[in-house]
Amino acid sequence: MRAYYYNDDAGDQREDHDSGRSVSADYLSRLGVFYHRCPSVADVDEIAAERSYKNRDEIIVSPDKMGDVYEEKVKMFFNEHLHEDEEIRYILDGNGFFDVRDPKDEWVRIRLEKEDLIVLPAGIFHRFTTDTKNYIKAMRLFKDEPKWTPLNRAPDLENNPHRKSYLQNTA
Ligand code: KMT
Ligand code: NI
Repeated sequence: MRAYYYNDDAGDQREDHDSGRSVSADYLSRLGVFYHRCPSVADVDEIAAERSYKNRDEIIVSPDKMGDVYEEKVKMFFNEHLHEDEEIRYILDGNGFFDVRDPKDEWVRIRLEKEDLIVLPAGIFHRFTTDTKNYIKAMRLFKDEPKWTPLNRAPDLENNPHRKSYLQNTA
């Protein structure tokens, strides 16, 4: 894992966009974003049990697996959104970036690799992209049924109760 402020330079979303301003795991935790290194799936199981996660699946995001819809999916994942539930991702192979908004509405980019696990809290604005290698295999964990409806950023979302409690919890 490596986190840094995103630079908005022109160019593909899959490039690094590294501004050179790095961000610590401690700072991420203040945003309610938790990072864990999990060398084995047993470590993931422990976190899942602690947080009462009951279900999981695996996804491969790559042109090989997705064919023609790959580019479309990658653009979709990159739309800024929030969820009304936590989002846990565990990287099994490949790389990807989760971008999360800081309190000043700047993007913090989190680069994930194999054995990285990330918990994004409900109500945080974020987006995802693969990197220029166009390959990631990830485990998606969920408490009950998948409740991943992305709510795309819009002014009225500031009244969403999950958004409000996120802001209260991180104030
Ligand atoms: C997400 O939440 O955007 C995804 O699940 C993307 C694929 S998992 C790395
Ligand atoms: Ni999401």
